[in-house]
Amino acid sequence: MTRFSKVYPNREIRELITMNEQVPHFGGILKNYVGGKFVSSDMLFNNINPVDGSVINQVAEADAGIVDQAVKAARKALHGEWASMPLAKRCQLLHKVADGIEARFEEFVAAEMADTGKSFFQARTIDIPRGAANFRAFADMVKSQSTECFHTDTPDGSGALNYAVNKPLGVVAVIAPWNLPLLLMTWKLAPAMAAGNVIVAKPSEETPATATLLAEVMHEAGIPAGVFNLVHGFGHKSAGEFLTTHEGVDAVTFTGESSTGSAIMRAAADGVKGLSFELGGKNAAIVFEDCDFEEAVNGTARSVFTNGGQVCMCTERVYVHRSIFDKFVSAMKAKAEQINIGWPLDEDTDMGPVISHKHRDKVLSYYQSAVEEGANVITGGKVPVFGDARDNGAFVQPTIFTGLTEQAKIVQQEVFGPVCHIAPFDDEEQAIAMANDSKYGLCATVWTTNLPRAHRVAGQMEVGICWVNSWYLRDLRTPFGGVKLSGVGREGGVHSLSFYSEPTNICIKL
Ligand code: NAD
Ligand code: 6OD
Repeated sequence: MTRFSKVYPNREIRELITMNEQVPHFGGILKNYVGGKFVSSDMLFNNINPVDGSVINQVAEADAGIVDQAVKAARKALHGEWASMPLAKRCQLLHKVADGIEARFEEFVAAEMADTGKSFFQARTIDIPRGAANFRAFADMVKSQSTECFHTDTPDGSGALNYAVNKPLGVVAVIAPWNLPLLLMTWKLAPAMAAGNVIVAKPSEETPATATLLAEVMHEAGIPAGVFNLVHGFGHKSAGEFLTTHEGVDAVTFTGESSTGSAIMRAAADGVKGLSFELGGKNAAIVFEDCDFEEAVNGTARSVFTNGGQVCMCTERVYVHRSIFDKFVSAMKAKAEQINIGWPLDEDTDMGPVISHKHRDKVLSYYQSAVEEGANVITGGKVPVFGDARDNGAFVQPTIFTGLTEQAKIVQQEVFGPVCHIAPFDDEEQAIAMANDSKYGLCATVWTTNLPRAHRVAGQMEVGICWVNSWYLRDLRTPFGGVKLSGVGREGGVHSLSFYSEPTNICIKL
């Protein structure tokens, strides 16, 4: 039993939280999980709820010693039961982890909502189901992972057979961000474990709760001790850096800011560790005059404001054909103003706070710079006032700007908040050039009903993923990642399995 299950023992959280006490409070210490045991530490930090600024839990920060124990426990497990376990049994265990998430679904929902303030609806329909789905998907996909085989000519004519066998990389450090905490941690954990690796995972310091619950689920599912380890803490001079510089770590898979990716790359250079990075974005949507107008408005509004704009694929730059520009801006304004900001548990809440006061200050500084650079504020731009405990939270209004040049700070830099800038274009070539004029290259969205144009434009986007007439439509088998500052490598389907595997070539002289 955890503090979560004590508070919400197998009951719908709606039954347990009254509308007067909307924020789940747990009040305990979230521990590290090392070598199959929960381990506390002398250094505790507060885990804050961004809805009302209250302290939810304290978190035991892993010092260098705890990180070292975790890496050593993982290394030991790599050569133990896990290595010799038949693939079918490993996959069965991963399905048990998915079962465990589903069995404790309401606890996971409550924990994710408490850490992030995201809506009940989103946590229930996106974050937690994907946490379980990631394990199921990769447990199934790894069974059909194949390798190459070549017949090779030899000078003596007898020939040789070359084939590859996949082995795990070894100890993989999984470092996750705060925006989709369980979804993004399991997106990397599941394929890494499916491929036979052992893990030391570090969730964001802002969102430690669902990762701690996941450690309990791993334990209950019978994942052998040391195969999955969890360390809590920060990045620089804390658990994150201790992990990325540890000589016992073979590879680092990281999701987060591009500047953090650079720091990790430098830290991992000495050990020449394998790296997979999913980083920031400054994603563009192009809306052509031949789009289905209503679909384009609805889809673009969703892509700008989902999760308070805190999804790496969120649109922050919208380019609209001049002939429909004014109509589109008015429709987006109406959409933004319909968004209900509020308590995560309210059925009509569309958007919660951003993750923290520090992040809100950053978002607001971008709003201010936009105004200083001469933007028209179409809607928003401020902190909403509620007259209750939410005024201590980290809320910010959904915001739309127009009128800036492409050089403006808010048009160039990632904000990671509920905001976009909308600009007009005159022709296809100009739209493509504007969309590609970015240091980032994660994703793009194109809205058009002209099929040749859809192919033509999508093919020219300098990004890892381009959606046409949709946004964040996922198939876990497809390559996922970014170009330019948005990442290194691809994950998803065979791409994940390939990154987390080390092929050894075997050459047999016949
Ligand atoms: P962040 O880079 O601040 O932190 C991410 C993780 O890295 C956290 O666990 C943090 O503790 C750790 N960390 C920070 N400094 C470190 C260091 N020096 N060494 C080791 N670990 C360190 O990112 P965030 O603020 O949590 O997340 C938001 C950012 O993540 C945005 O830029 C967003 O675009 C990006 N993101 C990208 C994707 C993607 O798939 N491309 C997905 C989600 C988020
Ligand atoms: O859906 C996914 O698999 C994924 N990697 C999403 C990334 C979201 C970024 O915030």
